[in-house]
Amino acid sequence: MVKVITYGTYDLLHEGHIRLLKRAKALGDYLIVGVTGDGFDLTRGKINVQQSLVERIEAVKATGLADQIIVEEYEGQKIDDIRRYEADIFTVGSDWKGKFDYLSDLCKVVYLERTEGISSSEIRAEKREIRIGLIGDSPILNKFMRESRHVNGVKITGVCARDLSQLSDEILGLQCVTDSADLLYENCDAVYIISKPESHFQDIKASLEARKHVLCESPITLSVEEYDQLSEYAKRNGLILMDGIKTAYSTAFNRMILLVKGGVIGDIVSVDAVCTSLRNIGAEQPGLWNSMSFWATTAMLPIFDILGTDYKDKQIASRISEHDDKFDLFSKITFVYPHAVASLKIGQGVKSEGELIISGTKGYVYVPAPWWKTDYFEVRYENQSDNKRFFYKLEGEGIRFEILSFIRQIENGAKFSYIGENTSRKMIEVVSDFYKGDFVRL
Ligand code: C2G
Repeated sequence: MVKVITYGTYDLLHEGHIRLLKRAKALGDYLIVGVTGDGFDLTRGKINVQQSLVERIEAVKATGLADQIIVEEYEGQKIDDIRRYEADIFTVGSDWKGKFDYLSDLCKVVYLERTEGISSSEIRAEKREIRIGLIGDSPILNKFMRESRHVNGVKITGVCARDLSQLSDEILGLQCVTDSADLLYENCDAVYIISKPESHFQDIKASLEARKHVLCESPITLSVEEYDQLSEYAKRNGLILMDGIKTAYSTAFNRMILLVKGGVIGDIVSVDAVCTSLRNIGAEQPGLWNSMSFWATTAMLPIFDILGTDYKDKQIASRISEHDDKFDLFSKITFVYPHAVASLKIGQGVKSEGELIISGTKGYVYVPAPWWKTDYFEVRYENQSDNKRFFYKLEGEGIRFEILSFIRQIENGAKFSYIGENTSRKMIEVVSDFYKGDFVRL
């Protein structure tokens, strides 16, 4: 019996895939199809796969051509598979010509002519492109612009800014560069807002009223009432209002949370997160991003993801700037849960080690500084030889995955959100307590 093996993502299965599978099958008597796992596609840079692994496997199964389906999960697996399944022929489309010659020591390698004129990317692109407008003056917009190029199906069409001095030539070259939001709205379907936190409410309200979906840098608003009003409005009008915490979209962060929730370090007793920077020192003018608005929501993310939002008690202690009574140079927030505690330390004028430590009854997770944009973490135990290190590729600080999630939500509804509505709301509640003066002065 001649065994043939072939691999692919098979996203939105089309005629090109089916023709390839038919010819692969015809090369022998038994066809094994390796479907790429979601994680493997991410590491090889395919971030825009539309269907889940299960859906893609189902589609391949439905062709009736595969005698066996396996999942491809890591670099180098093809070698292991060819040995394990004793494949006689490895085959793949001619777009890969030469790339798999190294497998010819193990079996025969056949490149089949690719079907021209059809591809998953084209099928994806046929869906209408989502046009995003930018609102704000921050240099973070430059990163956002760069990152958007890695996501199929979006186009940045304009910017609404009062101060253009920190924006890249690429942004200034967009078709719509304006200080009028109304003009921007004419040229987009959705907006990314990174204005000052106290302007968020008005900016979001105006954008939703103009029927635009909104991705807004966190915190979305500075009061729960404002948040409720906006999120109600968005829901009633079928619009997305998404919280922009990019850490939530990093692969390492997500895997770490899943492992912790899966029990690798036993019951969680403490979560301690630190985020600081000294960038804004000396610039403590009213309206600038203080520690609370710049860092608090990011630091609350692992705490709320792991322990939930039902804490029993909370205390905020802050060192306030001499120049601005709303500018906390440093804050520490402690949350007390029924069976655990959590703390976060944030600073825009105080420096500390930006690490994340999650302590459990069997061990702890250590995420080194800067944990909010890390590609690496360790699970550590009493017996050091049991320690495990985890590495993931972090492309673009998570921004491209944030954009991808935004367009998926626009296309398919809010179920693709990584930050639950309840979490966003609770984060705003904490931040607003600070603004109401509910803190201990250091
Ligand atoms: N294919 C084809 N004609 C097309 C499109 C795809 O013949 N118009 C072939 C590809 O060459 C590949 C298979 O169909 O052999 C699956 O294609 P993809 O889903 O795009 O998967 P790919 O990224 O090529 O993964 O480890 C993964 C594999 O190396 C291939």
